[in-house]
Amino acid sequence: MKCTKSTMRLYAVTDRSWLNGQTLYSHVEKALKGGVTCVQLREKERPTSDFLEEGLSIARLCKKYNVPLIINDDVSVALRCQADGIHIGQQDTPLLDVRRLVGDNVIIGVSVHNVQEALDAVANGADYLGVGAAFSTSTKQDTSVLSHKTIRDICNAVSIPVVAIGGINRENIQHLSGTGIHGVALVSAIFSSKDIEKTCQELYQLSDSMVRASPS
Ligand code: 3NM
Repeated sequence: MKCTKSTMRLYAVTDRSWLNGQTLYSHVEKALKGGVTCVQLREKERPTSDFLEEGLSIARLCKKYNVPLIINDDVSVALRCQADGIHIGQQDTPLLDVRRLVGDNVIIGVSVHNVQEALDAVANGADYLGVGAAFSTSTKQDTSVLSHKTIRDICNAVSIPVVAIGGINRENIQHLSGTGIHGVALVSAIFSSKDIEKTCQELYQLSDSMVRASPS
């Protein structure tokens, strides 16, 4: 599955913190019903065997909804569950190595924090960029907030899809208008919701309006 600018519109990044006895599968299905355009399975502490099993079932689920599944940082899980893509940070396996391992048909997303990282990622074959943190967040510790000018400069420097991440919620999405991003990636604003499906419907509308209001 290819990655386009509209794939970035509402990008759900999973987190087990808010399951409250429910399964991640059911949380992801609600998000898909609510219209998310991309799902990233992000597991920082699970043993690989559990990650793989979960990846296989969520990959089938995402296929049913025709939404790309991106695996965070684990090439072997991404390949074994035939995910559509993999997302890597600056400290993870280098992009050129990941591309060599996964081939040309797997989407690679890269987290970047400045224009130079963005240009390097594009030169090395990234398919989309994640830029953050857009606002302060308690979901991820080792991140710092970027100015919206930096986000705009990154978007102006590249022609591949760009998604903003970090601290984004329904109240602040519109503040990203004018940065040039193609959508928003969210963890807590989606998965801490009591009604994930309805929340995603609302977030999709807000993100779409924000992107359409921005000069491209
Ligand atoms: N990456 P929430 S911030 C996974 O800045 C992740 O690169 C970030 O969670 C970055 O939507 C983040 O709950 C967590 O703020 C985003």
